[in-house]
Amino acid sequence: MDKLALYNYFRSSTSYRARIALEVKKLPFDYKPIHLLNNGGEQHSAEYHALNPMGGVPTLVHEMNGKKNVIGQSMAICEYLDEAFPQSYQLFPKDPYKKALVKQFCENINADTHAYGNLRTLQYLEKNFGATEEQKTKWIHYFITAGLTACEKMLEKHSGSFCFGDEITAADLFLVPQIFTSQRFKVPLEAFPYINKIVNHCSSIDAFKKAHPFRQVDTPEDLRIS
Ligand SMILES: N[C@@H](CCC(=O)N[C@@H](CS)C(=O)NCC(=O)O)C(=O)O
Repeated sequence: MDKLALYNYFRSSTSYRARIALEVKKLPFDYKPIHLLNNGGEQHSAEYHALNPMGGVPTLVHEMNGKKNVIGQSMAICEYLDEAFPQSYQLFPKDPYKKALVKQFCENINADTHAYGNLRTLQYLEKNFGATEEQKTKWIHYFITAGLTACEKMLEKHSGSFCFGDEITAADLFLVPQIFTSQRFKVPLEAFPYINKIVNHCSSIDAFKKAHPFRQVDTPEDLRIS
């Protein structure tokens, strides 16, 4: 019997990616909250580091036949879920070129956008260089705008009703949370019509709704939506 657990945090965009993946695939999972701020950040505990040495969320734990597979990094989680559950909805196209394009898009967000605005990056800037809120905001806006500009160019060429054609791919799972974060940091998004159209479309889909940061067990009361 397969058992899945996801260690994650409601507002984390990388967690949001993994939650959408599990919802799109219709794979039930146990929600294990890891609070990124309480107690100095639960992601820094020795217990959590034993699961994920990078100390980031999400981490997926897959138990089956007495075996326990533990996977960190949202991209690795998405690929693992496709391969471990081949009957479920597939997030990556089989065609090698199409798959590479989807991964290129995801990495534009994961490696070249998200990483610059990650909590530990901002904490480091503040602690070691005395960066003010204003300077951190400027930094975040610069990297998010650069990343989204590249993504928008790819969508001009490849999108349909979703990022790549008319089927959900991992690209949509990475884009929607990045836009949630961009809105949180008040990044202007008017220059990205393709992105806005796709995110609006995704937002009307059940799997994306269920995975939304404001509908999770660890969402604070004042942020909850129905
Ligand atoms: N590239 C990783 C990033 C994981 C990550 O760092 N997630 C953030 C939350 S969005 C985190 O846990 N930050 C905690 C910290 O920086 O201390 C992934 O895609 O899973």
